[in-house]
Amino acid sequence: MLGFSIDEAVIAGHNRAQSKALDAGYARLCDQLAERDVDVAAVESRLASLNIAVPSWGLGTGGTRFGRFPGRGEPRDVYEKLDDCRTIWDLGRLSKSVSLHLPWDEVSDYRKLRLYGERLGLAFDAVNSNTFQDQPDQAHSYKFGSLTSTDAAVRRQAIEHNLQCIEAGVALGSRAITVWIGDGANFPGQQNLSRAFERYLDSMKDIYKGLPADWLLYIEHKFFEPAFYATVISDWGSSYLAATALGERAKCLVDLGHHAPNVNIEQIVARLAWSGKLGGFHFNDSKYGDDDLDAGSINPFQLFLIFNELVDAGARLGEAFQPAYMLDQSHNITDPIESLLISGEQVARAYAKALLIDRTALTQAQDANDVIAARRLLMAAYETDVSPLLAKARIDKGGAADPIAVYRDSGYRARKADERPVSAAGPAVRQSVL
Ligand code: RM4
Ligand code: MN
Ligand code: MN
Repeated sequence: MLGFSIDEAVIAGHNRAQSKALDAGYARLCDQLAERDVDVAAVESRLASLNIAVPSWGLGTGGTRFGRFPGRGEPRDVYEKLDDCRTIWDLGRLSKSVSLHLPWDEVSDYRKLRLYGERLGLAFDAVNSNTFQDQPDQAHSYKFGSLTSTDAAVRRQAIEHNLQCIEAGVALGSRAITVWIGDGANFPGQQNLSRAFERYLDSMKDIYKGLPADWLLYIEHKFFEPAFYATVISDWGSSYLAATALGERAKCLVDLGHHAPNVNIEQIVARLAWSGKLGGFHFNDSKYGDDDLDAGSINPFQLFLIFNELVDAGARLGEAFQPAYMLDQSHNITDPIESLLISGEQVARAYAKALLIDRTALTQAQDANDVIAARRLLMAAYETDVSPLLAKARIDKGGAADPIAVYRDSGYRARKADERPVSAAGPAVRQSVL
């Protein structure tokens, strides 16, 4: 494994070639920010500690229910996925951890996998369970639900799977499990809506009991799909109720694509942060539904407004407020590494801009009901081009000034295509088609 990787010297060479222009851009931005009394060093230190986990299932080409168009040189197993994560880290310096999905990433020895990750300088983020698909070797089908099934044996199987995910996660050094279920109903009358929720709570209590003391359990809601009439955990309200019923270590996870169009996601974020139940995010973007497009590609302003709430909550709640950041994307027509690099940068960009907001002035404007002044303060931050700050943060950590340019020049994917021939029998591992 590992094989070809992009040499540090190549990255440094690229950076050197651009250093004059970068320095000039950075100096200009610093002057501009100094005039606005922004503490640039404080912004930089916040940016330096940002981590956005990569979803293992986003490293291969995804697909839709109409088809999948695999690219050459895709990772064939979880080890090769880690190799690609390492490349994303080498270039972008924003994602030092990877979130695994089981059983898609199942291996016989998780300690060995952990050591491999450590050798690459990577850590393991939340593990994701999967009870929305049947696996070839399983006893009971999830056709009519998993944790909320009317059949106790099905529920037990789904609970056991989640407990096994926790066990694998412990061996990997993860500290959280994310539970998303597709359970629900396609037709009115199919399901007793209250009893389905009760069954969910009963099952989740068994999973929660198996949670190590230093772990968190993230509940991920989604308003529809695959259930088209009523999903059991459809919204942040259901998620909040469940997280509250379970206990302190159960939190809500907000996937940006899991809301009806026009829902005010930043307000949901504010509510969850206020209540102490905001666990983390799956960042992505969408136009219509759970499109899983690259973060910030459709609605970067929304991403900024979410980070505005996060920075605001962080200022109020202090160090204890540490929501987990993960990407959750499906790359159907792009090179996954490029999409993940750009998405990480978009998240960092939204964060950096939110850090530029003059919060004292904003509070004054809000208290004085000066609507236009408040808006202008937000826009001043949003319209600032923070690219020089982002590039500096990357370069300071050893990354590339222009990650995509270096990636393309390196010929990484072509090299991987040689190293990772796909056998005639197809990929050796179960592949996500989501
Ligand atoms: C779901 C949800 C989950 C992810 C699966 C693959 O829509 O977003 O987070 O695990 O897709
Ligand atoms: Mn998700
Ligand atoms: Mn999703």
